[in-house]
Amino acid sequence: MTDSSRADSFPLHRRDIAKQIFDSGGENLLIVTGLGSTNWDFTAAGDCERIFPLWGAMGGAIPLGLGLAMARPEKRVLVATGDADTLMGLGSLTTVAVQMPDNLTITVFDNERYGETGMQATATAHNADIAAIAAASGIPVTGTIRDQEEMDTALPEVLEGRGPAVFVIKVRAEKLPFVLPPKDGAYLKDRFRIALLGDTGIV
Ligand SMILES: Cc1ncc(C[n+]2csc(CCOP(=O)(O)OP(=O)(O)O)c2C)c(N)n1
Repeated sequence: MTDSSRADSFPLHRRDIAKQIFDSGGENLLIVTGLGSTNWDFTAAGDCERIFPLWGAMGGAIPLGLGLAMARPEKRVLVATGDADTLMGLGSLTTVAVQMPDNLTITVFDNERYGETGMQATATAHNADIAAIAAASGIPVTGTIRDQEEMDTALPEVLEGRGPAVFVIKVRAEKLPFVLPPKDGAYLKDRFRIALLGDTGIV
């Protein structure tokens, strides 16, 4: 058994990392956030129409980001999601490596917990290594970020490097206040499509 409480003292705070990515990303960046904490992190960073938050569909953030990256090759697509969401849809990593979209970055905010449902330990608190799984799936750029210096070094690669890329960001297991995005799925879809396609996006 590994120490499943080690994430309680990881140095990186998820809200700071989301803000750093969001603030550096610019207008060209489309962001898909996974159910649970990454939704709240990016809403706190700056709720806006270029973020598409998933309110459910566990395992769905990576496939949705993949489809978006393939449909919009001129845009940069960033998926930010949790370790449990990623573990639930591991096969999607193999599909990313089949399709090889060079404009897709997946950031896994790995708190080693099922944050939303009571902070139970996930497999990454034990022996699972999502960056290694991504590499073994054939994803060409992978890495694990554990402190601010590594985050600062990786940031240009996260935002502009040739993908597809998977960066596991080890973040502290902390319960934070909710900062909820809008809940209306039709509204979220429409505002995202208008941001992408203009007014014709919803006719
Ligand atoms: C199919 C399915 N199973 C379980 C849930 C309940 N659930 C919602 S969020 C969550 C945990 C998410 O954990 P993670 O993706 O690691 O995000 P974080 O810990 O950062 O919040 C679970 C189990 C769900 N929404 N859908």
